[in-house]
Amino acid sequence: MKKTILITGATSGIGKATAALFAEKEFRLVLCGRREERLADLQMALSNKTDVATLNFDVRDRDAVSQALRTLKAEFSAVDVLINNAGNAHGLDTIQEGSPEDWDAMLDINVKGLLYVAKAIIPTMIERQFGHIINIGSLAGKEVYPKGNVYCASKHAVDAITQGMRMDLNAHGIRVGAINPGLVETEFSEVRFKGDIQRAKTVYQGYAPLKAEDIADIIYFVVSRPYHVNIADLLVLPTAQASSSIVKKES
Ligand code: NDP
Ligand code: 8X3
Repeated sequence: MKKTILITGATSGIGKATAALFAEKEFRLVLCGRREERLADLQMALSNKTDVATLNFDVRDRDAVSQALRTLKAEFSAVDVLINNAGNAHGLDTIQEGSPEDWDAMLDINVKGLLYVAKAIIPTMIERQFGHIINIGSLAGKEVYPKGNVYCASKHAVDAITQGMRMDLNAHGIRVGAINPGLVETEFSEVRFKGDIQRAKTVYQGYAPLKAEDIADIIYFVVSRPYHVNIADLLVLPTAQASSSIVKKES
């Protein structure tokens, strides 16, 4: 029987690649993001493979999150798998030079947005005593690097929230885990550097970064384990990366 997966941040990068993969795997999709046109394109592209619903909201807006999820038609509303993926870094600055607007964006999207979406989905999982929540953390949630300050804090928060969710939902038989990637070539650095595409490109030059599809494959592996197996925490790096600051690049 088809299961339902809800993916936040499905309009780009890891979320988009995950949507494309799960469309091939007997899942119906609920795809979320702010860019409506991209959601419409995705729906068009994937609807010949599976049932696709799209939800257009900003995860920062708590009312919009719960309102959007309430509009889901019955066949999509029992979410079996939630991929809490929406998020970005905004800026790469020392703490003394960082912009409070960037800090707000990272904490509001990466931390509070993840909580708002989870809060809206968890009740039906508890009702059904069934479900799987995967939070997309980061290597930046496992260590801190210079100028990473608030982004790293937001991903450390995702790590803590994942552990807390796993404890609190344990009694309800719900699987909870995190996947923490290192460098993945997506629109992530374009967003971090506010549209400076040249600067963004340099982040991924001189080595083989992870691709969004690599993380999508891992998400599918985690989701497709037998239900008694919960992969609680994964750190996934490009082979060229040993830590946030050690990346073997061709000169
Ligand atoms: P992208 O920039 O390619 O994708 C980010 C996605 O998040 C987009 O679909 C965007 O959709 C969505 N999003 C951003 N802000 C909001 C918002 N306020 N409300 C709703 N949706 C939002 O980056 P990635 O695919 O790389 O990032 C996905 C996740 O992976 C993030 O949580 C990121 O922190 C994490 N990650 C990324 C790594 C990397 O190196 N790329 C490494 C480790 C973790 P839209 O703009 O349409 O709303
Ligand atoms: C994204 C990877 O190294 O830019 O989480 O923090 S990094």
